[in-house]
Amino acid sequence: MIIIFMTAIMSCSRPQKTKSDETALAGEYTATLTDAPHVPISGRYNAPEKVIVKLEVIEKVMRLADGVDYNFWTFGGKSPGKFIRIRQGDLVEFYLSNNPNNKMPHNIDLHAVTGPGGGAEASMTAPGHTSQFSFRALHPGLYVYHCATAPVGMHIGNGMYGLILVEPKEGLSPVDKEFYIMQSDIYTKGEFGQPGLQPFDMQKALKEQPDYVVFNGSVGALLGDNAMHVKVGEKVRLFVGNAGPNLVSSFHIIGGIFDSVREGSVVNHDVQSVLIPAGGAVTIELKFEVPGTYNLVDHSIFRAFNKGALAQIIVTGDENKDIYSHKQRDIIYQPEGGAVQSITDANSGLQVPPKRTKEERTQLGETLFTTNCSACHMKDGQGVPGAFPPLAKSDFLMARSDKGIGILLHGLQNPVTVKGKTFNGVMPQLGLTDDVIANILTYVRNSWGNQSDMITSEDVAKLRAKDKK
Ligand code: HEC
Ligand SMILES: [Cu+2]
Repeated sequence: MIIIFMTAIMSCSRPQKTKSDETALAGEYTATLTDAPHVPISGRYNAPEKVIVKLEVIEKVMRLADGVDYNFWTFGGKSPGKFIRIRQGDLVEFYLSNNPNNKMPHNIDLHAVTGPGGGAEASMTAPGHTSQFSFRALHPGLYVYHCATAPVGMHIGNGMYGLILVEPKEGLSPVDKEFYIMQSDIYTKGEFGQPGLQPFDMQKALKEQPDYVVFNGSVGALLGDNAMHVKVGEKVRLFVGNAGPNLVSSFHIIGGIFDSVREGSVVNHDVQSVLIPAGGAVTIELKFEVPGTYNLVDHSIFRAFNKGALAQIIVTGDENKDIYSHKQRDIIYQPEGGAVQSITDANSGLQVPPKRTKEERTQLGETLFTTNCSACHMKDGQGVPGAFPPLAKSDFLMARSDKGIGILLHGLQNPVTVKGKTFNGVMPQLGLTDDVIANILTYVRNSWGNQSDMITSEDVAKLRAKDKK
């Protein structure tokens, strides 16, 4: 009875005080923002603070792929935009500046905002202006932000997206490494890899047929020299978002299993691939127990190997043969009795290989190269650093006495050194006919700075017969 009475008194006499207690701010600071794949370190924290976030929109031409440029629209000069890290309960005082050299108005919709448009209307900003608004970070989580100026899809497609992490009040558990990765789909007038400055293609965007699907804004942004590095046994946390504008991501790490995947307050364990919706994000934690290069892909796999959705984590440390042995034996397999199907039968229907000129072979070879080889070695023959060796000016290929015929007949799986870089992958046996091999090799050996005479079907046939013995 007394308690009820007291509560009644308190709530009558001090309603304002209770409210201001909730919204009291312990301090104020300007947030440190980072470019992908870097993540700001977790800030000091006792109670909600006022956090000042300043973000500048910059329109500028940057590399989309080797030889391909694109006029990106960015939050902070890179795509994806700067990573913002705050805590639940913080009051964010947001300043969006639109660089005076820009041509377009822009704004920002942060999925971490509770309020109309996620801040979009409040932040609509003309070039040469700054808009300011504030929001309270009510819900913890990892949120996408993006420009929401019409045509919205075009602003997102041109690179205007990023992630904001609202850490829960109690913070996140400590880990050894954190990375920021965002997938997006890009629509260009030219096909994948077509060189030059490529404009945005609205028709392809409407049809949801991207030429590029990439991690962190460009092909190879996280490959080879740009790969992420961790050590065996380290706890790794990945903040992975998907900007779209259209595609849903089936995010996967080849050879890695996610210890945990958090989406909202749901935490899943022992996950192989995780679906990330356009405009969504997940927090992944895992450990690598065995050293090596691990490929991160969108498991809608043509996107990974043909459109750019490929990133790498390079893991260094001691081998653990108990967990993974690597190849231990190569044993000849010959089923008894029945005719062994082998690719040497590829020629069986073809009695007389056609006579062709060098020009014919080069021309036919170009198309055949696109369908049979460019998925790995790339259309421009440059390969993929750390994964697929280059054929352009390949000292390894050009010095071979068999002119490379053996590789196309049998595949390749010993370590090779090409232009000073060592590759240790597997090139599959492709089952090509003598004529096709002759065409492809004539093309490859006379493209991208390579020069030699033509390879004939007879050259290939001779080696095939010899290797059969
Ligand atoms: C599935 C991916 C894949 C495809 C498809 C593929 N390769 Fe390869 N290729 C590789 C890998 C991986 C290596 C390195 C193998 C190793 O490390 O032993 C390689 C090595 C080579 C090499 C020797 C190294 C160099 O750079 O000179 C040549 C030549 C070559 N490939 C040509 C071709 C041609 C021509 C085609 C198409 C007929 C083709 N490859 C199709 C993956 C592929
Ligand atoms: Cu915009």
